[in-house]
Amino acid sequence: MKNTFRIVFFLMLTTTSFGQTNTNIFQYTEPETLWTKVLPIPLFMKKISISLIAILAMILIGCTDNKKSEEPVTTPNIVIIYADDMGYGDLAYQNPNSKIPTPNLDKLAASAMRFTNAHSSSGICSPSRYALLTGTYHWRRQHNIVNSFGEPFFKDSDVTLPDILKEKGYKTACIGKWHLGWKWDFINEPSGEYLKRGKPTKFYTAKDLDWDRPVSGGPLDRGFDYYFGDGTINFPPYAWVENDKFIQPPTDNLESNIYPGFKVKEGSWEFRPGPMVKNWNPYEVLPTISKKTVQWIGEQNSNTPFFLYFALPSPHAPIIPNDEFDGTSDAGPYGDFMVQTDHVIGRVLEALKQNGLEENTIVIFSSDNGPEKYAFQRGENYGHFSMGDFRGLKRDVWEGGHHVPMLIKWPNRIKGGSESNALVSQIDIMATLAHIVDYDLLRHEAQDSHNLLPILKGENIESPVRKEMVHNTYENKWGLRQGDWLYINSSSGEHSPMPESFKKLRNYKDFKSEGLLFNMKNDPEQRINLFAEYPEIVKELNSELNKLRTLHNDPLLKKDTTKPGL
Ligand SMILES: [Ca+2]
Repeated sequence: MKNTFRIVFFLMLTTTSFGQTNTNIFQYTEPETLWTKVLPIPLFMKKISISLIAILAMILIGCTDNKKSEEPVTTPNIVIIYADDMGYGDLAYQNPNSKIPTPNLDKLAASAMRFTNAHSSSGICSPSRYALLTGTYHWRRQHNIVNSFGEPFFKDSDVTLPDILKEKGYKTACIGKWHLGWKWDFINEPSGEYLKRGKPTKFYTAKDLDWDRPVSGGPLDRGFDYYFGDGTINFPPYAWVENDKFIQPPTDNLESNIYPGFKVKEGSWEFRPGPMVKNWNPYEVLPTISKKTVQWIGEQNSNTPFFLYFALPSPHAPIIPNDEFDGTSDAGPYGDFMVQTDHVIGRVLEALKQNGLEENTIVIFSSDNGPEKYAFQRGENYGHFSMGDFRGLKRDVWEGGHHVPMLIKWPNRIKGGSESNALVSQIDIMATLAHIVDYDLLRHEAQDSHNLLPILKGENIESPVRKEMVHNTYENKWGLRQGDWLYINSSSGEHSPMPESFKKLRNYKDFKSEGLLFNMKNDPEQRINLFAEYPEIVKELNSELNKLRTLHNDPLLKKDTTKPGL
């Protein structure tokens, strides 16, 4: 289906380009000039021949993935470990004041390149995940998360990272949190009702869906060969899905947002009411997906390359470390949950090693957004700052919302323990991996993704790989990073209100100007607003931001990608 779409898209482009000269869609010799010299046939025949030959050539090119390179293609295994709501300051290797031991991630960092200026596309879950898996800014599609029983974030025509890897012979799996929607097959209108902030609100119950039918629109329809997980830990249905089927159908219902029979260790449960499997235990989610991941890795071998997208449900709320991790950090239950998360990541990395796969496997580690609002209180209670020195947290356009940890390890290729302060995004992972596996991206694929290979190779780069980046979560607030400058088109980057006590603790002052301007090199903590001092820069960045927001909605305006290989 994706191949058909690619061919159709190519034909559309081909058709569009004919009749034009010097089109910016395809950069090749004007066909009429070339063929007039070769073919002694009438002009109208030439035009038809040229069109047919060009169309056939395009189809062939589309079918063979534009393979041009004579270089041997590398097909390393690829593992993306994607943490949920983990802050930059939660990692001991990059926060000397952290109160949480993370020995496994410290070890990973020592064998990887560490990015100190890496960003997620959004400050919330679903949009960042979509951006990671498509190499595209989330705001081309939508700003908000996918809610419980929500529609897919994707369009069926979207080309994903697993799609392109599959075309290159990879086996692809997603284990853990999905949170990118499914096409639910409802048999009833929602028949449950609960009080949401005092207001009666309907919700789907177990009898409103047919659980025996496969559920489409999920990971299997986005390029993954295999899926195992519970969808989203705090959203119904509370049940295990393997591929596109429920292992056990939900027969009970969670009637409120509080989980009965178990205690949450910090913060709130944050559950949405809805169908659940009898005796569902949220404390089993993290251990179960960890075990499944280790098992899946054990089934792989060195003959077929694989791509594993391991999407953790932690340390996202509910903060529910297993009892054996209680007290293992000096940052309360969240710190303990972080320790468990680090432990799980250690098990996955160990599984790669045990199965002889470590050497030929690229491991990418990052988090989908900054820490949840409980991080404010944690800072005050324990002196552990999940957002590190950055301002704000999850949902914010402030740096703390999207400035995330990121590591990339590739044994014998990327220098272990190296660091890059280049401006990079998780959006860039798709183009980078496409180059590594010799997949030529078409212009509508991974439109916002930049190839990071020159950085990973440690090359002396004259101009930055990424000159600018848009920061955005919700529709009302946008930021543009360009070099050291950061412009925000609002008087605050805040979405999650910062408590006065926390402002006092960190000595933050509110700003009054209609927009904000920071020099991020001199002021990464976003304390000195230069909006009034540099009106010309503000004007320029505001105009560029508006231009990008308009231009980026046109897939034909994507620039060319290059393919240097590694
Ligand atoms: Ca998240």
